[in-house]
Amino acid sequence: MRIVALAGGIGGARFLRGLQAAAPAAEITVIGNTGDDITLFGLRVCPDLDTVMYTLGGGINEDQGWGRTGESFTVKEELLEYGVGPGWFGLGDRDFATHIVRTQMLAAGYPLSAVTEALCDRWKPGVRLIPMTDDQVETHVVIDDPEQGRRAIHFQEWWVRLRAAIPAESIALVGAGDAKPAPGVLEAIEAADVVLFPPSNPVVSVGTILSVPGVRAAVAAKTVVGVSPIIGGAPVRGMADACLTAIGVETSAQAVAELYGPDLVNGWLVAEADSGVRVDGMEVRSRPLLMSDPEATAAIARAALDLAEELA
Ligand code: FO1
Repeated sequence: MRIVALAGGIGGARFLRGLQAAAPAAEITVIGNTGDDITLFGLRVCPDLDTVMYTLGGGINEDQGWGRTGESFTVKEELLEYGVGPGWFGLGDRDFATHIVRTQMLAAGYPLSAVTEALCDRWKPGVRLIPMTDDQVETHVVIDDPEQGRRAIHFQEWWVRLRAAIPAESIALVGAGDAKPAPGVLEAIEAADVVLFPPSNPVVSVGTILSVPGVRAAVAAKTVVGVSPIIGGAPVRGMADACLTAIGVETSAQAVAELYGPDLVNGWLVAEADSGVRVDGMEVRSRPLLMSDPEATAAIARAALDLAEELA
């Protein structure tokens, strides 16, 4: 069975681990969000790609859901001694190696998809991880800063430094309009038996991947099952609520289903608290959705696959 998943960061990576357990014989291709990518200290950092790679490769800091396990921060401390920031983004020593290798390969002319393949040669995540595009796309957020007035900042600054404490007036996917799907993205979608939307952030993760020209149409042609990232009116983790509010969408399983729409998503898994969700043209099923442990996560992934097979 060929499965394609559009994945963001922490929630997406956790779900993928459950998907591997639920369908050990499946061929899984992950199309990773690169809108969170940022250049720091001259190095290209790809948070969502790295979270998937480390989580499925066994190197993730499990509690954080990002960065490496067994991390130290000597380089970061030394940079701060030189007064070189930003200090608000926690880059660890082991993580720096990933960004140095990636930046070196990018500088040598390798596209991000080739770099990601090379990094995965080490981590062996057990899925094919392809960035949504080899072109540069960055999510920026417009805020009305009490001190500095209205300005656009990188998503990571809003997410990590500000913790989304200042509301986002709008979210801009800089470069998305000119981006091309990375090699293999459209082919993987077209060849898929099912496309899954993990419980990733529907705005800045799944939404960003869908914003790459050609991807939404390719996905819409397939059987698509999504897992709601919102349970009982709140995101389980992260700040999907702040992102949904920024685009004028209510934080609910119903609103996210409508945001994706029945033309795109055929099946929608919601938590029992949201069993009242109804969208014409979409098959909605409710079940426990908390990825509380690997077994629970595998059961959710299994339910998504079962629904997809029913709808195919
Ligand atoms: N998230 C934080 O909340 N604080 C951090 O200091 C932080 C550092 C970091 C370093 C590397 C990396 O790959 C991810 C990191 N993240 C951090 C998470 C990141 O901001 C988010 O995982 C994604 O961008 C959103 O899914």
